[in-house]
Amino acid sequence: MEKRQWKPIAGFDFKEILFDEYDHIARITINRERYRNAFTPLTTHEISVALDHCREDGGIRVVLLTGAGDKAFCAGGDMHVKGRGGYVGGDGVPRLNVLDVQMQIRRLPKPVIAMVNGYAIGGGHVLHVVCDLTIASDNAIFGQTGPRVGSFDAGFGASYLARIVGQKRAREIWFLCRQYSAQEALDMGLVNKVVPLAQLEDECVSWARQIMQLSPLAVRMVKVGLNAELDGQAGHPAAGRRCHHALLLPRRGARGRQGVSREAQARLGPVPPLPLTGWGLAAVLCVKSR
Ligand code: S0N
Repeated sequence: MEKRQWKPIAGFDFKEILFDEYDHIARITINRERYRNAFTPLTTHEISVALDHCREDGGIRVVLLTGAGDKAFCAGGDMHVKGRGGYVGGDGVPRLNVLDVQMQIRRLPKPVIAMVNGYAIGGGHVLHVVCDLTIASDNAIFGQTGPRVGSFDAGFGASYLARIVGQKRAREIWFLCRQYSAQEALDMGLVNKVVPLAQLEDECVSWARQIMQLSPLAVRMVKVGLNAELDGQAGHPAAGRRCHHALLLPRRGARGRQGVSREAQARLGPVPPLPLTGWGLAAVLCVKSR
């Protein structure tokens, strides 16, 4: 594996994740190796804050999501804090805020790659499912456990999973709670590529670099389009909003003035120069869906 200088992203005091950056790639690592990277409400809150930063920081182009160590990507919700009404955090409030994280990953206008380095189980399995791409190490194991432990994810964990592997397979995965090898996951289209563990990061960085050679605006528009297929009516505002902004952006540029009357052109004033980075920033702003 190539030695990379991942730099911690400053300004955060995370307890349960690591957040660092290399060459315009942000890496979010669930850092609970002792518990196979199972998530607590604090973990999911921290992932959420990190994803927000990834969205706002124009220098970040691709996000990697992974787990610490070489045994697990994520073993789902931390069973030690599972209580009445959800996963109970330090404040005593039961939450299922991993569902917000799933939505954030789907809404993030940048590709998110799940770097699956071991078990992706339960809610941890759903996390990789909602990522745009999954690259797995050959020791990775995939599966849902919900019905075995009295829980379930009837949202993206069911419907989007079925879109990926088909209804029969999705029902098998949920109704039998079996575990699947990385090769089996590849065969059913659940992951994009399987590589030896030692090459996992190299492979993910290589995919991220290929993505970064492409138009960020085009990539994010395609992502919203791909999401809209599943999101249906609920996805239309997000898609419409981004399209609308994409339409408005060039109005201040030369191409956007085609078909605009001379009077209107005079009113708009001279075309401001828009450097590529300006477009990138504008695109980041335009896809804010808050
Ligand atoms: C991952 C497994 C298969 C790994 O097995 P392995 O390698 O043999 O390790 P273990 O010895 O089992 O584990 C090592 C240590 O890690 C602890 N640990 C593992 N997983 C968890 C966990 N999920 N929570 C807390 N601790 C965990 C072990 O206890 C062990 O510690 P020690 O040494 O002290 O014993 C295997 O570990 C495994 O099967 N783990 C459990 C997987 C599981 O059932 N996960 C939870 C599934 N449920 C969810 O994820 C819920 C998702 C959710 O949040 C949700 C979302 C939407 C809607 C509803 C819900 C909802 O919860 O209701």
